[in-house]
Amino acid sequence: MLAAQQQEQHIGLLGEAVKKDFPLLHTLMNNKPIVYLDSAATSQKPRQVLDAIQRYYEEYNANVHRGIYALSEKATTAYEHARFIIARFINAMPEEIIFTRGTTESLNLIAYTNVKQLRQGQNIVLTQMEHHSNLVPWQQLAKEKGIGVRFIRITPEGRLDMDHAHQCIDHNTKIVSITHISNVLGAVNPVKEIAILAHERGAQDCIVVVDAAQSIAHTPINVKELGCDFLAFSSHKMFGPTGVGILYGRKELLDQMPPFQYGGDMIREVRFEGTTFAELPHKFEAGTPNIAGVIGLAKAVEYIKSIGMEKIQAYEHELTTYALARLQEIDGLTIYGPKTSEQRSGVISFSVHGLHPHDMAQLLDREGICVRGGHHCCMPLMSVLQVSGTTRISLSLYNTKEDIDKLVTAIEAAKQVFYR
Ligand code: 7TS
Repeated sequence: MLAAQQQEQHIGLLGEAVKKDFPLLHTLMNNKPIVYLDSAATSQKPRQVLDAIQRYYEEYNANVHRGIYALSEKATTAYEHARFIIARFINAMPEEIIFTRGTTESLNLIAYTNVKQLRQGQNIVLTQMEHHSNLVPWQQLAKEKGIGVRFIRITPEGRLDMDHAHQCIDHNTKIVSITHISNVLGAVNPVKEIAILAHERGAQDCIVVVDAAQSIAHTPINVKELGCDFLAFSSHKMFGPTGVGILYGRKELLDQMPPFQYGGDMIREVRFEGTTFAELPHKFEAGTPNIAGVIGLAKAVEYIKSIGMEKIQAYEHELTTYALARLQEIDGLTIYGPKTSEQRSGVISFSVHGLHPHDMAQLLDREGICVRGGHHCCMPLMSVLQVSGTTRISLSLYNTKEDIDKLVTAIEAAKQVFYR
């Protein structure tokens, strides 16, 4: 057998091979073996991550950055080592990595700390496919400053309309904030192109923010190559625990920004008369952080690296191609977003004629299949698509073609229930 063929076969088995690492995937839901197709909401966690969290609590639970004793030093070393691991994962420097509670908090941090820089007449550019957490903070900021928000349109195929991007971004654009991958359409946006456009055509020091919540676990990310100024993502969507988010920011920008929250750990010196603040990254991390969560996240990154992001991407591409083909065989099923797997992730939204997305999700639940039904925190996008909601599956490295086959069988059965 040729090496390339061997490699292909090997990749085809990735889902089966890694499934053993995820305890929850071996449980039942409604007395059926679970088929987890909601990784865009949150991913499942491998044993390696769960063990790392437990080890922290059992063996070196102590607060960070303050104790002189060995236990606290061990906790601090693990916490800061995690920062180093995350930085290397996206080609940043450790001091450019801020730990937050999630993508939502990371995006709010940027919005709040950049408010003073916005001037009358400037504008903020987003896209029609943003999650509420990359829309509402900017909308509120714009309202407060009395400035405009522009939304780059999507094409009928569910991709970003780059002609419209050229019209939206002008010399008054101060902030461009876009999602890397849509959590509804699965479209992969040309972030690099948008970043070049924004930096060339936007206002002086126009900042480019990338919401990487849906891309970080599925595609290699290099912040230098993307050319973005900020990148936000969540640990829980990349096999790590909930309650931890990451904000990458270019050092020069983070240095200029005021703190987001005030309190312990973020200060250099406090006197009754006033306070000076700590250096990066601590300036933005007030209070006791989610130590166990950050340590778990570092393990999740190591887990991804042990498999290899390129391999994950190739496997998910193959699975997405298969899922798109199988879903399109179903009569009365409409897919929202690109119909082919080029420049596309494994997030697939659809509707089945005559069936409400919530009913569909409930019928699939009875079969042990987890999918999401609704607006997916993208209400404005739903109005563009002219639907109240969609049914959505989202694939990850532990899914298999068998999961897709079970889904297709269950959708056909759901149709029978409703069309009867
Ligand atoms: N941005 C995108 C593109 C997302 O998909 C999500 C969460 C967020 C931001 C917010 O992330 P958080 O970790 O702060 O909550 N998306 C989803 C979803 O699609 N279903 O549940 C959560």
